[in-house]
Amino acid sequence: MCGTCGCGDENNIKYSIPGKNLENKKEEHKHDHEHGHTHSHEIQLEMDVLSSNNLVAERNRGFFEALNIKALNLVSSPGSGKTSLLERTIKEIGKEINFYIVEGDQQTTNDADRIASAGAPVIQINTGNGCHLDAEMINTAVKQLKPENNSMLMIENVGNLVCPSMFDLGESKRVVIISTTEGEDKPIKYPPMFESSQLCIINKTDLLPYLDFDMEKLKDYAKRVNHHLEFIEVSAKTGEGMDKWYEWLRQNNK
Ligand SMILES: Nc1nc2c(ncn2[C@@H]2O[C@H](COP(=O)(O)OP(=O)(O)O)[C@@H](O)[C@H]2O)c(=O)[nH]1
Ligand SMILES: [Mg+2]
Repeated sequence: MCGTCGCGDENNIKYSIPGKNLENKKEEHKHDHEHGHTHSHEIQLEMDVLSSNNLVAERNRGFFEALNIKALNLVSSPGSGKTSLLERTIKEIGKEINFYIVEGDQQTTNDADRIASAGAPVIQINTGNGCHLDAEMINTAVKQLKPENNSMLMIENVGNLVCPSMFDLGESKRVVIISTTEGEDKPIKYPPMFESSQLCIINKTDLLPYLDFDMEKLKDYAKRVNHHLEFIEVSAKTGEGMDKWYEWLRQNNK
């Protein structure tokens, strides 16, 4: 179990590539754990887990830089449309940008199957009880996925607006996705996720006519926690606004 947020079991992480048989060795237990610890130990343990994660994240970052791979960490609550956004992106500009995808979910290879059908190389990480991806999982996954030089690695994190914010994966940029059905106040309810992201995608704009959703209010709340945050409004369903996202990807793939 992870001492930082109390989730997960490092011995129960599974890696799958659609159509391939991967050996799922038990991951080595990389960080110090104490079990049955007291509250004061938990604080120390959290620092240890995060600093151990940060070391591996820096190794990932160095690897990505050496190969000129741009890595994006896509974070959001479950169902905001991360996989839909990726599917459309791969289909529409997958010939222009060489995408590799890492999918994170507790269970199933549903998302990896969707991405494979959209036409990009993909690996699924199943975290078991874990509520976030960490740098070690990305390190292991990338060794299997083998992204080419000058490619873009899109990491779809486990759907959760809380814990993934604490774990640097070695990404170049973090993209938070929020959908119009989630309400405007999420940035002030879950500030670390919006604080630590560079871009906020607001998805499901096609539903705006049916919702009491105030776009300006959402942006205002998000700016209160991170005044550098950029916004792009899209509908992954209709394609509206996707051109702005593609332009952002081109700018960030240089
Ligand atoms: N109306 C509408 N539905 C969407 C849009 N994007 C995704 N969805 C739907 O939202 C649900 C969750 O999408 P999914 O991509 O699986 O979200 P994820 O859990 O963040 O990967 C699915 O039923 C999608 O069809 C959108 O732009 N508009
Ligand atoms: Mg998904």
